[in-house]
Amino acid sequence: MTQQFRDSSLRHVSSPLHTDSFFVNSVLTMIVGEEKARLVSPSPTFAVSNGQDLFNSEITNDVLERGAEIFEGTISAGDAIYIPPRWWHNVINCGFTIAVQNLHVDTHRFSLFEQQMRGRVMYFKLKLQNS
Ligand SMILES: O=C(O)CCC(=O)C(=O)O
Ligand SMILES: [Fe+2]
Repeated sequence: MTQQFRDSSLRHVSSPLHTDSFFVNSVLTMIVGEEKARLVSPSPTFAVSNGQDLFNSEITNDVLERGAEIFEGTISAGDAIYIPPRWWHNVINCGFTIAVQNLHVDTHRFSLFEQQMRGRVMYFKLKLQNS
């Protein structure tokens, strides 16, 4: 289990559209403040790309025209949002926020996670050996 504490004092700090690495499940709990999230399921992955701003109407029109559905929610203090593995998400913090994000790998995807981790470790091991 990994926990990350985030304290952003800048206005509208955002995470552009992305999927979380290593097939993790994510639960983000708002402690202070509010954020808006827009999500796209993994099925219409052809309709989106990494780093997009799903809060820009030109981009959302394009994504919708390609047949993807965009889900939107506001996460206020005391709320939690669950982001399933491989789901695209774009988050905007509305002013000052404090949130706790919990990332976990479920048993169903553990072998995929292990494979990717072993790959990473092997890559750095070879790099060290060759340096
Ligand atoms: O800014 C946020 O609350 C979202 C963070 C996020 O998606 C991530 O850390 O992977
Ligand atoms: Fe994320």
